[in-house]
Amino acid sequence: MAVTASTPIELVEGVYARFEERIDAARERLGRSLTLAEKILIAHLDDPTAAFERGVTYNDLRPDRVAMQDATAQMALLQFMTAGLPEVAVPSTVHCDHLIQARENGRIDLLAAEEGNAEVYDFLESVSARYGIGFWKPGSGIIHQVVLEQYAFPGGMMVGTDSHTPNAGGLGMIAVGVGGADAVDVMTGFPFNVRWPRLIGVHLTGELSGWSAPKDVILKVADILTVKGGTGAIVEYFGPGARSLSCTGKATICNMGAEIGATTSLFAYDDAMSRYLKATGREQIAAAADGVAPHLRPDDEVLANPGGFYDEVIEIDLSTLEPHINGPHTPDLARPVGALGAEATEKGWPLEISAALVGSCTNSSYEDISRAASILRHAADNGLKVKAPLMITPGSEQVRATIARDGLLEVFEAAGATVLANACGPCIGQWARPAEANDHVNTIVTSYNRNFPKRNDGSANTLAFVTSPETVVALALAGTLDFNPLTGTLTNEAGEQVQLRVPVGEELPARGFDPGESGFIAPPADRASVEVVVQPTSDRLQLLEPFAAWDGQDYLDLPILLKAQGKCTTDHISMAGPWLKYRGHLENISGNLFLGAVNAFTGVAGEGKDQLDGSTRSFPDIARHYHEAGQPWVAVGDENWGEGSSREHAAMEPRFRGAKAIIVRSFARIHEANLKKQGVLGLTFDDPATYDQVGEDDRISILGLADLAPGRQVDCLLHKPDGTEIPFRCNHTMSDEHIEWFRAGSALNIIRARTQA
Ligand code: MIC
Ligand code: SF4
Repeated sequence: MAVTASTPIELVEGVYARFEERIDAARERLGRSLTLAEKILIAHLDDPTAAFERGVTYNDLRPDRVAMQDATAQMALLQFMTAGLPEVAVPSTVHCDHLIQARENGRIDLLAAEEGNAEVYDFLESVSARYGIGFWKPGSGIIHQVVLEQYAFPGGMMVGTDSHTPNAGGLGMIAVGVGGADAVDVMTGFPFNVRWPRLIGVHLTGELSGWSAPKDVILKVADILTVKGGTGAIVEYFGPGARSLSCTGKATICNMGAEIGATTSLFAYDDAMSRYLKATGREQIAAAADGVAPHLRPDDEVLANPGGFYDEVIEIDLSTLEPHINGPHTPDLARPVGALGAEATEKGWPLEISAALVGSCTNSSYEDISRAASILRHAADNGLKVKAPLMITPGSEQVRATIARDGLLEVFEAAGATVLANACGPCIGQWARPAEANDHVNTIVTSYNRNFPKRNDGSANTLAFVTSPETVVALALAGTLDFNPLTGTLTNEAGEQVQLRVPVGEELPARGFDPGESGFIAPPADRASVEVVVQPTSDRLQLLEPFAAWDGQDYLDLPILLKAQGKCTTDHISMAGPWLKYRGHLENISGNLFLGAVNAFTGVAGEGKDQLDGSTRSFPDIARHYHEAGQPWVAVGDENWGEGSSREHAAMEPRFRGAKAIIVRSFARIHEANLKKQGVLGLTFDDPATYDQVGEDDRISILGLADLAPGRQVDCLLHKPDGTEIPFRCNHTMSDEHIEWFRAGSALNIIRARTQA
C-alpha cells in the first residue's frame, strides 16, 4: 500500500473487517468478556488462534504502521538496508524532529538545522524514497503530534521508534514504543514479538475544572505507580471521566505513560475522538469507527466489574484532582503545585525560575496552547509581566499555523516568549542555552514529560520540574516556584495584587485547522534508481557490520566495566543533546557510553577503573580499550536499568564495545528488548542483595550458556581478587526465539539469513 500523508480509509476498513470474527471467537474461547486492549491485540495477532497469557507468553503481532523519528530512524534504517529487501512491508514514515537545536527562533534554527544536518536529512530522505517510506521534512512537527493528526486511528496498532509512541492511545490506538530492531522486524514483514501485557485499569470519574489539566492525571498516575509500576502493562483508562477529556488531553496522558514504563496506554473510542478525527479531516475514519464502536471499547461487563478483568485498578476523581508538578530528576516525584514551594525551600532547590518551557510532543495541542494563552492574555490586561524567559515549541506545523492564524502565538510573543521550531528542541537537550544560565544550580519548569538530570540543557546544575502548560505559564509570571496559582496573587506594575484567571481554552479550533506548509514527501513511483549515499569518511553515518555469532563458550572472568549506582536511564547510558549528531554512526556514538552513569564505587559519573592497566578514565575510553584488547566485559546495575528512551544505541554501544551481559536488579521493557535484539544477555539478580556484593576489582563468570532455556536460571560466579568465589543465580526473560537471536549474534543476523535465503 502506497504511503500517503494520512492513513488511507482502506487500511482502516481492512483492520475493522477482522474485528467482529476475531473478537467473538476470542470471547468464546476464553469464556469471558474482553477489555479494549485485549480486543485490539487479538485483532492484530499474527495467528488468531494463538494462546496468550498476561505477563507470561510472548506473542507475534502484526502492527498496521511504523513511525520513526530522525534520531532513531538512522540506526533502524541502516539495519533495514542490510536485509536487502526492495521495500518496506507495511506503511512506514520518518519524521525529522529531534535534530533541530533551539538557539534563536523557529525560523533561524530550522535553517541552521537544514544546513548542519544536511547529510543526515539527505540520507533519511533518500533511504525513505528508495524503500517506499513516507518522509516528513524538518519543521513539519514532532513525530507523535503528526502521527496523532495524520496516522493514528481507533482500534489500530502501530510501533514507533520512540518511547512516547503511546501518544496515539489518545486516539484509541495501541501504539508501542520500540527499538529500531523491532521496527525492522515489522518493516521486513516479520511479526512484532512482545510479551502479552498485564492490564492496569484507571477508572476516571468526575470532571476536570479550574487549573487541573490532563497532565495532572498522568502526574498522579506516575506518583501512584512510580517509574517502574507500569512495566509490561497496558494502562487502559475508562469511566465517565475518560469521556470528559478531549482527544489531545487523552494523548497527553497516554504519552507520559512511557514514564511509568507501560507498554502503552489507551482510551476507548468516544465523541471526543470522533470530533478530533473530523477536525483533522478524517470524517471517513470517524464514520468507519462509529460502525464498529462496540469493538472499540471494553465490554459492558468489564466496565461494570473492572476488578474482575484488570490486574490492578486505580481510581481517580477528576473533580478533586489538584494541579500537580513533578521533579526534579524523576517523573514520579509529584506533589500538588501548592506544596512545592515549601518542599523546595526545605530541600534547598532554587525558588527562582530561570526558564519556562511550553510544548513538546506531550503538551502542544491547540487546547493546551489556547489555555496557556488565556492566562497570558489576562495577565497582560492586568499589568503583569512574565518574569522568566518563556519558550514555546509547537508540536506540529498544523498546530503552529493554526495558533498563528488565531492570534494565540501573538499572545506568547507579546509576553516576550521565544517561538521555537516545531520540534523537540530543549526537551531532548537541543538547547543552546547561554552558559551563565546554568553554571550554577538553577530551576526550570516545563510542560515536557521527562526531567532526568542533564536532559534539557546538558547541565547537572539544572533542576527540571514538569507540569501542565497552564501551570508553566503561571509560574513564569510569578518567576518563582513558591507560587500557587489557585490561591496566590501577583503584584502588577501599578503595585496592585492580581489573582490569575482560571485558564480557559478551546478543545478544537472553531475555524478548523490550518495545515500550514506541508512537509510530507511521498516516495516516488520509480524507487529502484534512488541512490542512498553513505560516505565512508562520514563522521555521522556508518554502514553496519553484523555482530559476531556466539562462539558456543561460557563467559569467564569478565571485568566489570561499570557498576552503576541509582538510576541508570538510557540518558545515563547514551546521552542525547550534543551526541544526537552521531546517532547514525555506531563507532562515534560509542564515545558517550555510560558518560552519565554514576560509578557505585566512587560516586563519580562517567568514569571508572580500567582493569587492564589500573588507570582511571572515562567509561567510553575504558570500553574502547577493552574492545581493542579483545577483552569482553559486563556492566552491573540497580532497578529499572534502561528507563526512558527507546534508543537502541544504549544496547548497541555496549554490544559493539564487547559487553557480554548486563546484570541488574530489574530492566525497563524497551531497553531489555533492545539488548536481546542485539545479542547481549540481559540478566537480573535472583537475589537482589548480590548487587551489594559486587566489588570494583571482581570478575564475573556466566556459566552453562549451552543450556540456556526459557525460564531456566543462569549460574554465575563472582570472583573476588583474593580468590574467593561466590556463586549466584540470575534470571532472564528470554523465549526460545530470543535465545536464537543470542546464538546468532543478533536478531538482525537471523532476518538477514532469512531474507537472503
Ligand atoms: C526521548 O524523549 O527521550 C526521545 C529522545 O524522544 C527518545 C528517543 C531517542 O532517544 O531518540 C525516546 O523517548 O524514545
Ligand atoms: Fe521529542 Fe521530547 Fe517528545 Fe521525546 S519526549 S519525542 S524528545 S518532544
